[in-house]
Amino acid sequence: MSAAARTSPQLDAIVVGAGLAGLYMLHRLRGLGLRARVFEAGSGIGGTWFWNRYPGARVDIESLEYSYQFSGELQQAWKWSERYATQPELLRYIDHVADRFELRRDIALNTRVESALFDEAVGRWTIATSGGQRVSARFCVMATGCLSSTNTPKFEGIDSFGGAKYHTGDWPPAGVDFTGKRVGMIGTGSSAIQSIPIIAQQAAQLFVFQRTPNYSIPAHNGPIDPELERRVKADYASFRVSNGQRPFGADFRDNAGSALAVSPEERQREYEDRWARGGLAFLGAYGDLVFDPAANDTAGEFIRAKVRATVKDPAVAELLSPRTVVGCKRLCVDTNYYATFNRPNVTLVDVSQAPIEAITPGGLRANGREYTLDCIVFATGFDAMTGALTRIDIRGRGGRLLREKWAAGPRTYLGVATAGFPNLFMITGPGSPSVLSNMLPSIEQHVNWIATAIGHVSAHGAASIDATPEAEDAWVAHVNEVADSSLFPRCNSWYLGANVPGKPRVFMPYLGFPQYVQKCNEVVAKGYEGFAIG
Ligand code: N01
Repeated sequence: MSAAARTSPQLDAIVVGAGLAGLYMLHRLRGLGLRARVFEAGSGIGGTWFWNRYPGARVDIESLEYSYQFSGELQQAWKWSERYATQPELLRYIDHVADRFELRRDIALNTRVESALFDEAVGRWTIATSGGQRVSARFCVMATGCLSSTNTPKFEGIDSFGGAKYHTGDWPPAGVDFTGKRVGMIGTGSSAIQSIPIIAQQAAQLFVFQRTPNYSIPAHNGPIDPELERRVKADYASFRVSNGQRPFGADFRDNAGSALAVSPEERQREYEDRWARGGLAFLGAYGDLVFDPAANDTAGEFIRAKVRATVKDPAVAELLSPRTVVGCKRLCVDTNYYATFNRPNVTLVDVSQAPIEAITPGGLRANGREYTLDCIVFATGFDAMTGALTRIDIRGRGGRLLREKWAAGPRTYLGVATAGFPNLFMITGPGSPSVLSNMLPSIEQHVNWIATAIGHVSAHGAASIDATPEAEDAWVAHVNEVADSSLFPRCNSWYLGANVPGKPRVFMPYLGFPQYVQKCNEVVAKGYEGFAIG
């Protein structure tokens, strides 16, 4: 049968990606009585948790919060074993959800979507897949993830390396045994910070090539506190509602007060308490930490003192001490990260003053020195938020390519739609809280909003829904205005696209989960204000 002939029966909706977003989207579309199909490039479901299998991978939001809330039965039935679930446990959870809601029969695995074209004459999207399939539907939902398009810098000589190369975001499912190996790790972001302590225990030698140090807070991970679990499960709904009203949509025990309004002793006590309890809630210590440089610096100095107290070699401690704004690059959560640099088999190599010169057949050259390596781990992150979308040929009205529309940075209305691409939705797209929030509630909020919008369009017998250019312009300006009121744009983070050479420097996520949800609800209440429905 020819590829062109292999077309599916008429679908109402196509979903791209079978991670946490795509799975719930499928469930909601089915609930609307629509015929939907999910296309997934991986050989399994799970998205982020399918690909990121590097040693030590685990969530940095507490498991009781990093879970679906759409089903009361599900959230009562599932029992997390640890405060921060590991990647294998998360994948087991996702498998459980897929089985529980019988999602698998509408998911095509090993199927990468290469293009999505809007046919104005019939008002349908047609996707083409890596296997040569063409499938069309009225609605197309991109559940492609914010951190799913890996970034491997084009180091000179990269293809000449004779050893094994790994990227943390595309880890071999069978795992990697580093026993007795000389390992080079490039990068010191969250993925590196989680994997370095574990790889260091296996490897003969671990060389960490650091361009920018990162702040990291101890996880103090452990088994779930049964009393906490009992309390949360006794009234899960209220727990979710109250967390949804917090700035990052997660329980950071947020304190609205200023870090500068209290005495140094009181501030120290607060930071010590948060350090001892562990996790991202450190950032909730004071309401002005991400807005006021002087307030932020008190947190920075506290963490730098912890690094100095942990790392025995003062020169290494100094190199590991960030001078950037705390939280400006995503704050990390670790188990034994800084202490790992006390091990005799771990060497920190500073590549901040001169870039890595080359990857060679036998290893890597930096600062004029050759490091002999058996394998290299690229913990070099992602073409975040836009990469997974712009690598697909997405064409809207008039054949306009999304990649071209976004050449100077992403433009969306609410991070859920982009003008000129009717009936195309993005889950946690740029311009929405997404990565600046607890991802799972953000995913659910978007899926619920999209499902309601699709239901509305269908119920009114309309052909399409499309963001207006005016609403989009105003939203883009607002996203920037909010970002500029904070300290977030002040460092070279992937939030800004700064990690990918040549990517336009635009702050992509929206800061403020509760305000965002309110705006989305208002848009609906005002009859989809800012959208043209026709
Ligand atoms: O990627 P990153 P990641 N030469 O972009 C360095 C989420 N996540 O995969 O900072 C040398 O943060 C780069 O250096 P610099 C989380 O949201 C969550 O670690 O650009 N170095 C940086 O050190 C996170 O933020 C968890 O100077 C180069 C590193 O590579 C996001 O995913 C776990 C380089 C990349 O760090 C991404 O994290 C893991 C070059 N040419 C990830 N290019 C949880 O805990 C890049 N680097 C849930």
